[in-house]
Amino acid sequence: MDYAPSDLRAVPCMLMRGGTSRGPFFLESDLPADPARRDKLLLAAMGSPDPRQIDGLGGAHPLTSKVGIVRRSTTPGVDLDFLFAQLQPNGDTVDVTPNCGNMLAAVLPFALERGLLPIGDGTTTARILTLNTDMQCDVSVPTPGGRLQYTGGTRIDGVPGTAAPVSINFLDTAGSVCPGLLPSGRALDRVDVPGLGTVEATLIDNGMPMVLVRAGDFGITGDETAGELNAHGALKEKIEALRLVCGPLMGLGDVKAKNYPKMCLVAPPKAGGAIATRCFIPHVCHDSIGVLAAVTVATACVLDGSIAQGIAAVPAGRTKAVSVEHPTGEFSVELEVDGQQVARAALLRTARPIMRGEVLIPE
Ligand code: NQM
Repeated sequence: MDYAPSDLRAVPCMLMRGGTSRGPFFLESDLPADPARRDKLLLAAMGSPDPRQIDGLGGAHPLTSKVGIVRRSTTPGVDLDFLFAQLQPNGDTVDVTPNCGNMLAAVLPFALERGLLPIGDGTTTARILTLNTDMQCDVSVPTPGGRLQYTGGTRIDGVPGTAAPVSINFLDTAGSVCPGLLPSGRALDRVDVPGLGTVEATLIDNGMPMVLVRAGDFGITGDETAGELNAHGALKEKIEALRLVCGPLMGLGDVKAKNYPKMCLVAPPKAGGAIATRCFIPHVCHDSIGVLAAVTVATACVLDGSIAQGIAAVPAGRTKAVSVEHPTGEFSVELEVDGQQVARAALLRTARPIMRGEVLIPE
């Protein structure tokens, strides 16, 4: 398509839904190499900072203020490198520290769309390295007859309808940002929080740095909607006070301006799953749960002595499907457990391109 010349800069991108997140995907080669210039461009593309992101592509929520940057990998055995960037509607930060398993689900479809890899006949599988946390995973998508298939019968809670499955097999997730799976060295900590007293919590990172606490200790049941919890100012203040104390205990330093650790209130399952969750990411309650957040919560469910003990109902066996309930349904994580070690985590997402074109940026 041809458009009239203008004084706006046109940068090729595709708007993709990955799992329960959405954002523009760029080829690394289409963005400035200098991180400061790149981040300025991304802020303009998304319309941040502005609570409505009215002048950009962002959807006025942290889950729709995400960006994917992809390139062909030069690491032996790896096909694609993925850099995830978390922006905020009303902040001017571009955080490339944590990972996002939802946006990760859109990386392979985007790479195939843009010709970074050949499309296989039947299923196409690629090994993806997430540069944020140096984590590898194998991702497969259906490509019958050498053609990308986006429609299908897979349903994920938090997304209307069904679509083709994207299967993700994580190879190494422990200690993604923290120094180890249990950064304090314990499965359960007693954390002294000014103004709040002592709170029992599990500080854990199996793909996402998280603080898990009992919902009951914060006066909630775990049945509440995300909207109800987002309107609960006093609860959010308590959770933030706890988060600020936990950051240094997890080796993350001062986390006041950081998007992690994510905070998760856990309760006994309500709908036949393993555990009920309400996650704050970290200041807004998630409508469902993040991918690596679900892997991390599921891992806590199988660790002796964690906050989930006595709360979670975990299936027996070495390979188990741990169903993590959340405000809009559940998220099943398949864990392969070897004693107190989680050897492998696998799960299904869906993803699709919503628009292909150019984002226009005032120079
Ligand atoms: O935990 C939200 C999301 C996420 C992150 C967040 C994610 C993950 O749902 O892997 O996907 O925690 O900010 O997209």
